[in-house]
Amino acid sequence: MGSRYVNVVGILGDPESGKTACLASLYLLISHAKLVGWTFADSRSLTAFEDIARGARDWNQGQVPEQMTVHTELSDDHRPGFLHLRLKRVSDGRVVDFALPDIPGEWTQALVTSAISERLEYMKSAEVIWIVVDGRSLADIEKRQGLIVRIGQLAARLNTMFEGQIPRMLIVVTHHDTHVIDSGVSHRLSKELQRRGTNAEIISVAPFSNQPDDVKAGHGLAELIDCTVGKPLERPIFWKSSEVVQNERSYLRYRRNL
Ligand SMILES: Nc1nc2c(ncn2[C@@H]2O[C@H](COP(=O)(O)OP(=O)(O)OP(=O)(O)O)[C@@H](O)[C@H]2O)c(=O)[nH]1
Ligand SMILES: [Mg+2]
Repeated sequence: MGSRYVNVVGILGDPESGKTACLASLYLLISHAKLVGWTFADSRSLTAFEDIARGARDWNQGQVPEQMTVHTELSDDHRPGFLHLRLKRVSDGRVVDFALPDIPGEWTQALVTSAISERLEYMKSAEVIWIVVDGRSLADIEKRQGLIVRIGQLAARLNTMFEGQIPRMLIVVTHHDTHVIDSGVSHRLSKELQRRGTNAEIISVAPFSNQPDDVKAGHGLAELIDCTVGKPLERPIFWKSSEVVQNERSYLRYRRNL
């Protein structure tokens, strides 16, 4: 990270929300040249990506496995491991290095319930934070309100941690293949975040899909990467040419005109 600018992404979310699934799916898409708008440039952690994506490859006799990824456990309970990915944007050739941590959901729970944030210190260098949310819980009437409140609490914790200067937040709602979040729900979520003095963009994704005819596996991930990087800057023209306006220099000519 010392030699190049790296876009660090903070990835938070409850256990089983789909954090690892997003990373595994991102890797599978890019390695099959299917991430719209982006091409693969390099990765220093191919083995780690292979490890998290392996589950998705172990198809049992043509049947989709029950679990595509396994619960994340880290050997070091104090620091996350980062996955590295260098991607090139097709539209303008910009190359972006991402550092993507795959952390267990318990770390997010510990932040919300007990404000344990030391091991999330790395997020201070993050440009963007993904808050991964299980779309099934958000669609479930009984679980919805509790989940929205907890996302609000998480946002409030982040506000404290960053002393009001939170990086851009993206709420990544998984399971779009089976549960589509209606605008009423996203509106409530946005209002809760506003109440906590924050705001976020909401993106629906389906890293894997149980309904591949309707929603393809990897749905929304290209958009997630687009939003993570942000729009290409409109560069102003360096030196605008302007027509000479008559009498513009009248002040300089002032004495001469006398
Ligand atoms: N069909 C479908 N399955 C998904 C989707 N997102 C996640 N899953 C599955 O949900 C399960 C849990 O996802 P993970 O990515 O392992 O969850 P996690 O957030 O990393 O959980 P921890 O590591 O325990 O914190 C896995 O079996 C995934 O395959 C989705 O959009 N659609
Ligand atoms: Mg995980």
